[in-house]
Amino acid sequence: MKRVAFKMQLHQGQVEEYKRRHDEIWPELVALLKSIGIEDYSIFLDPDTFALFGILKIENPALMDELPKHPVMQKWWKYMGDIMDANPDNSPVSVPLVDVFHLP
Ligand code: RM4
Repeated sequence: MKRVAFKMQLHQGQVEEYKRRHDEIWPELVALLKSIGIEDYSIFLDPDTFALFGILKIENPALMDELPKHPVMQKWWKYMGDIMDANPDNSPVSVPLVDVFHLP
């Protein structure tokens, strides 16, 4: 199982809204993420900078390359695009993070 971590950027003043939307995450999005083997997915917020840190486990990270093509993912990213930094295709601006320590 591989661990994948990445950084995204929330807009100032959108913490409650970001949390609310994720508390009500669409079942079809959960099903999609689980269908490619994503497990134990967390997103942490830095309240000083509004940076979001995602970390998840997946057996085959290459399967994540297919996510941007999926209509449910595209719909979610469009929905989220008003409260976080996004690319022209609505996907979140996402910076890969480097693994420097792990205590299993
Ligand atoms: C985030 C962002 C990510 C997605 C999670 C569920 O706000 O859109 O791409 O994997 O939600």
